[in-house]
Amino acid sequence: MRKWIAAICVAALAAGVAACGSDNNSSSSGASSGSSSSGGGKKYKMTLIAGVKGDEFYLTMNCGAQAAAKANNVSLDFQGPDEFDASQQTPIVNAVAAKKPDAVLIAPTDTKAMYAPIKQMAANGTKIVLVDTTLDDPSMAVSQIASDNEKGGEAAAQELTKLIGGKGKVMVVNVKPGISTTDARGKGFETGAKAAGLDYLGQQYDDDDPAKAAAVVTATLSKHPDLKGIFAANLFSAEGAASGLKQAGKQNAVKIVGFDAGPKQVEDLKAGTVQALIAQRPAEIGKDGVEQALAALGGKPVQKQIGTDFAVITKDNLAQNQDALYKSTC
Ligand code: T6T
Repeated sequence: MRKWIAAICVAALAAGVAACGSDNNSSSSGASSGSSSSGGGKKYKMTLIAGVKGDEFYLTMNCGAQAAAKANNVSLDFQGPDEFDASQQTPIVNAVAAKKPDAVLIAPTDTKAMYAPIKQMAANGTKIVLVDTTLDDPSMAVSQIASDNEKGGEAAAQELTKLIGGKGKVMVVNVKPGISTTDARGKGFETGAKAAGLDYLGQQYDDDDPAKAAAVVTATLSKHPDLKGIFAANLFSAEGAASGLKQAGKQNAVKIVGFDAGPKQVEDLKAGTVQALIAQRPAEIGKDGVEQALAALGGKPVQKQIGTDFAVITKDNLAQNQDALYKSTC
């Protein structure tokens, strides 16, 4: 089934069709959408802990989670660190755990460093749902919900290959090692770029800081003035890569495919600094997260893993993909 969807996905990309995605990898029949309820009059308390608080990907995830919480009489609060950093996320997890919420939806900022605090929270009786990112050992989680990030990276490579006419130097601007999502995107892009015969220069890191991403791009351009394409692996990397190209006056010579579709990325797409965006479905991840947590709390079947779609958005199909764009407020 997964292979079929992958084949359709590749064919759709080749045909320039926008929607593309991953399948559900469920381990059980699953809770039916929207049918969960806290039941018995008990109002469950949940917290969504983002990878980083001010990031429109997580703000949009929160919108979907809040809507599902409201529909199911759940109280849900939203928290997250100022930066994508395990040392900042850990105290937040510990403070949330001390309040013993019924369930926590969390995007771990590091596959290893966040294991102990999350495991401890599960041991205290809180149901854990991993949303977006995951851990090397996610066994304490009742469910994991994410895009197929590796496939998204491959889709980015295919799109960039088309944009640069099938050959030339390409690089990846990524966040930092140890984040499951962006690591997988980088891996998928490398596979796709090498399969397409592109000259792959490897990846460089920006610590989720647009200014560093811009600096990485300008430095690479002085070393490789014939650079043809950039894959920017998340929202802030794409924002910074676009401004780096502008600073270098290279926006017509170098193409960018960025992961995510926040307001700034869409502005850059419209302006022609970025040529394609791989948009995830954060609101759906948030909604599924609440529903899976409720299923677990109600002793109902839970889907161990849910894969959500992504869409490849260009200037040409932007109008038809308005529902895939991220929001800063609900
Ligand atoms: O790309 C998303 C998210 O999926 C990733 O794990 C971290 O970066 C974002 O939040 C976008 O900035």
